[in-house]
Amino acid sequence: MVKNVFIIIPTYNEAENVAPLLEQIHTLSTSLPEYHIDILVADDSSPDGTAELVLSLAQRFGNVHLLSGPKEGMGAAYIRAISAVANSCHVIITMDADLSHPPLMIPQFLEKIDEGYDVVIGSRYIEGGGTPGWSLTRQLISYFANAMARSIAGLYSVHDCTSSYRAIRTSLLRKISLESLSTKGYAFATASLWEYVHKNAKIYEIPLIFHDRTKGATKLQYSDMIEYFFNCFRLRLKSLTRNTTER
Ligand SMILES: Nc1nc2c(ncn2[C@@H]2O[C@H](COP(=O)(O)OP(=O)(O)OP(=O)(O)O)[C@@H](O)[C@H]2O)c(=O)[nH]1
Ligand SMILES: [Mg+2]
Repeated sequence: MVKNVFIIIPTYNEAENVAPLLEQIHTLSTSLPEYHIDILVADDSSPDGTAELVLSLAQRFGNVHLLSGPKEGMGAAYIRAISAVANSCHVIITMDADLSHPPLMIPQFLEKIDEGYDVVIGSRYIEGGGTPGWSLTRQLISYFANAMARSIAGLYSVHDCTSSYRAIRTSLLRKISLESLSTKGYAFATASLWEYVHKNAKIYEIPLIFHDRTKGATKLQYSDMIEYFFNCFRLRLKSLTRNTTER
């Protein structure tokens, strides 16, 4: 049986990256005949013409689709896109548009899902993974974000809680009400991971060497960091109330 896979890519002002990324994924998808791979770009009405480029690529490649929405944040875009396709595929892969997530890892993600894992995470913080060339500031932001997710939100079992490069079995996603997650920005990564862990998902991490974007600018804003910080405590509270009601 051919398995249906949707690759979801959120974009905001990624006109310089989106075409090479979609071309690479399209080429790769033609070499994986056991999967039917569709690509859904969730764009927040980028003023730089990202959506127009995606539409022109959709005419060339039948498996490229565009979902446009208002500028609400990366997490909101993921929630919109996942909700739109979760009932029509077996696996969803989420990834950044700026080529920091190498498409060549996609077959490894699918292999691990086929082995029985529910969630596969591209991890920068296990042996073989890394973030070459990152500034000290960038390393510290990522280090503290992960430390908070593990120690405060309770996601101890995962080494890279903030990586968006993931494959998720949709039967797991269908048990979770993503729309009820109040996270709009980057905090979606930990909010969704919390749900997977608490649904006892089988999680596997594969090493990811994360190369910094060479084109376009980062979209991470202070408001994302503030939301992320408070969300870790909200998840802690959620864990405590969950444990109390289960007792
Ligand atoms: N739809 C949508 N996508 C977004 C938004 N903010 C970021 N993204 C996308 O989310 C992905 C991750 O954003 P990045 O800016 O690369 O974040 P980052 O990887 O932490 O930062 P850099 O390493 O500096 O690139 C990219 O594909 C962005 O285009 C948003 O508000 N809406
Ligand atoms: Mg990036």
